[in-house]
Amino acid sequence: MKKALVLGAGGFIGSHLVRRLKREGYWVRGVDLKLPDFSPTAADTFVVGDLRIPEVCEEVITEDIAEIYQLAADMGGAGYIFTGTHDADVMHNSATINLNVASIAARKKIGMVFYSSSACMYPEHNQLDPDNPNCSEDSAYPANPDSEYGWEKLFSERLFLAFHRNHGLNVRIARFHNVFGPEGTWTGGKEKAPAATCRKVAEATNGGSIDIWGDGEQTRSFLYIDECLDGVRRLVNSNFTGPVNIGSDEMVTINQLAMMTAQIAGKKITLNHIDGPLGVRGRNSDNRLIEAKLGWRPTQPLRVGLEATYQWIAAQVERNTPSTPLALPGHNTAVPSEISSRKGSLSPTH
Ligand code: NAD
Ligand code: GDC
Repeated sequence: MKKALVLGAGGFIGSHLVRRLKREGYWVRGVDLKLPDFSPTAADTFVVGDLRIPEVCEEVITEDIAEIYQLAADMGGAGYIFTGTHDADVMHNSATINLNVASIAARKKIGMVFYSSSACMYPEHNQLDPDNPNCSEDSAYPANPDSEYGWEKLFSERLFLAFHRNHGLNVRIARFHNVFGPEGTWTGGKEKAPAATCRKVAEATNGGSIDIWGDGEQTRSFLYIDECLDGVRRLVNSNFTGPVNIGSDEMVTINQLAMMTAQIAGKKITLNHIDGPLGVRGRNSDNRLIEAKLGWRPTQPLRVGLEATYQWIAAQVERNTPSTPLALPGHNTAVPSEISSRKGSLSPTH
């Protein structure tokens, strides 16, 4: 049985990926600071540990692992990464994890490391026009990301590529474009626009209004989680190193996203535009390279994924309203067959 190590297995994409790998017949070890928030992990074994600590990485990266999926990062939506408040933590925490993983994986001659970079590494100057953003892979340089989160992603892409060139580490690098779906963070400050919009619409009354940061004319594209995992698995099973975009090229304004969500909910909603962290003015996944190299493209429109996500978030909102007796946060209490905890000298954040 092929063994996979999923770092960040307690997070949104990581917990879905573990499930996917199990369905494909893998034995999976998951590692994260925490268990998944919303349902039990599907991992065969789950280590609660801090990947900034080299000893934890040494312990979980074992020679029998065929594939590492490196998703662990200090990240969030615009409200987390564009305020500037978390810049030092984001850069230090994520870079430390990647430095540990790259060197230990190379030394232990792990067969393949997948690294999840982000569209946030693309230069701001190519994303000023909301109707014509340029996010082709070859537009990355000269570099000019608009956030420290994006700079760290760019650094870590280069780090993994350097280990590939100098130490023969077999890497695959994807630049994810705003991935969403059920069991993603939907409240608390780290949620991204699709989840935030679903939550606000679910909380609003019919005929009410919701707040939208900025004028809502900024553009984005959003990729449903299952489509993202199809892209990841296709990249890993190919001989193509990347970096390559994994995203949707169905570009919408945030106003359109909000109105689509209201339509799904069957509510009449007006939009109240307020100040907030904005990020780039326009962004869309350029899928020409991934189509040419891997024959991959998203198969379903935004609306299909948004419907599933809205239903899930509306149920979360319902469960968490004070009048409901089962008003518990979504924290998972179930444990995998084997769970262990690795403590170290660093606190989770500093
Ligand atoms: P997430 O926040 O849900 O998952 C990241 C996980 O990493 C969290 O569970 C967190 O606890 C864990 N983590 C953070 N620091 C850690 C540490 N020191 N030790 C162990 N675990 C630690 O985010 P996600 O949406 O699942 O994203 C997964 C990856 O994909 C991240 O690297 C993210 O930057 C990248 N990405 C995501 C998106 C998106 O839209 N979701 C877009 C671009 C890139
Ligand atoms: O958070 P996000 O989805 O991140 O925001 C998209 C746009 O939606 C921003 O312009 C933001 O101002 C606007 N927006 C309006 N209202 C709200 O209530 C809201 N909440 C949020 N969150 N946004 C709102 C993301 C990063 C990810 C990741 C991806 C890669 O940037 O946050 O960490 O790396 O990019 O594509 P976004 O798309 O700017």
